[in-house]
Amino acid sequence: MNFSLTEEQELIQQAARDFAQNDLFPEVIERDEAQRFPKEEVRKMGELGFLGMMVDPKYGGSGLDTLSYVLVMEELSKVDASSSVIVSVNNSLVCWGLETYGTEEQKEKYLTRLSTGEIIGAFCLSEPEAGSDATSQKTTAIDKGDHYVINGTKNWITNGSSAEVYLVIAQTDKDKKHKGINALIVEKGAEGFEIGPKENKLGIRGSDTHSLIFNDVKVPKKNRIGDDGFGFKFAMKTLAGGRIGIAAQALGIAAGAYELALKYSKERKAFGTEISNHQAIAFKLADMHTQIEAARHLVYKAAWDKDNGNDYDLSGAMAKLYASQVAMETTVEAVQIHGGNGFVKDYHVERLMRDAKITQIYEGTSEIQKIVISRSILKR
Ligand code: COS
Repeated sequence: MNFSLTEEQELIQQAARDFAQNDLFPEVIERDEAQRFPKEEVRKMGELGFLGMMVDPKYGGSGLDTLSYVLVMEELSKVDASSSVIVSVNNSLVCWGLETYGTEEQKEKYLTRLSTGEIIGAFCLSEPEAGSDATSQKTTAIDKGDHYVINGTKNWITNGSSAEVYLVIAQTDKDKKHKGINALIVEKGAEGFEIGPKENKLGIRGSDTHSLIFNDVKVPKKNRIGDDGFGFKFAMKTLAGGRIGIAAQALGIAAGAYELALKYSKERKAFGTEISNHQAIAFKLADMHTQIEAARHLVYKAAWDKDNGNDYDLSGAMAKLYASQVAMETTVEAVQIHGGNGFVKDYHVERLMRDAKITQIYEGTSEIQKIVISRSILKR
């Protein structure tokens, strides 16, 4: 067992830390309030290689391992989870899916631009009536010979209006249930493809979340990912890796809130001494630190599993379940340690608390993670 990072991993971690402090931090509160997408920041993250981290350099990626990606997600999320979710979706759900299952032509056409951040992508599975119950797809992709025709609505799509490329999961043959589902690449601007209004969210307000409407959208057959009927497996396999990215995001949110609470507790005085000298606060910090370290081990282990060719459905689900719970509990405690100031936007912890909640919901709710975990340990 080796718990140390390589020199390269440490350098990448430092690069992400510097970028988060210098570029994400200054306007993070304004972006949250105005629900402003971090356009310039995303461009810079593309230049740094953060948008196609695990993609082979021959397709424009950084060719790094999953652990490096997790380290970057953690550092970005300490400061700005709205920016890190853009990184997570582009890396785990779009680039990974295309690189692993796409055709050479699809990789040349789309992946090369997605991995450099020239464009970003979106992953479109959820629907008004199919969130956790992902096999109940109502969106249809009817086979018309050389093309499909898509009709339906997708909900809560991250990068909804900023993406140029959308991976859309839709039902081709209802009788075949999940085996009749396909994953199709749809380009922005396709006739009949409409972007719905932006959602007004509790957290990660800088990221743009939209519904998408498809009215007789024609997609050439060469834009299908994998064989006919592979779409549901594609979604499940892609989400299994995505969960490691969201677990890293949750870990970063928790660590960011803890670091702020630790600093504040050494500065703020009450009853004649710094509040960190009061056991009530010191014990909170001890719990937070222990839980974050436990979450970090689960998240890094899941990344290690993926990098070493092990199954990561179980370790990724456990990492997401636990890290998101720690993110929620830690951020609530960070607000408590800040007292009245914790309730004020300038101190950042209230935003981290709002941002933490989504990590228990997207890319599989905590309840879905428990289904994945329990089925895995019970093997049914
Ligand atoms: N990797 C590969 N295949 C998988 C898989 C995985 N991780 N998980 C499920 N599958 C396959 C199954 O093997 C099955 O295929 P076969 O019939 O060929 O064996 C198929 O998918 C259906 O699986 P299952 O019968 O288990 O489906 P369920 O309806 O019971 O649902 C869960 C399984 C709950 C795990 C799935 O629906 C899920 O993950 N839901 C949450 C979706 C989600 O994360 N939504 C958020 C959207 S992105 S923000």
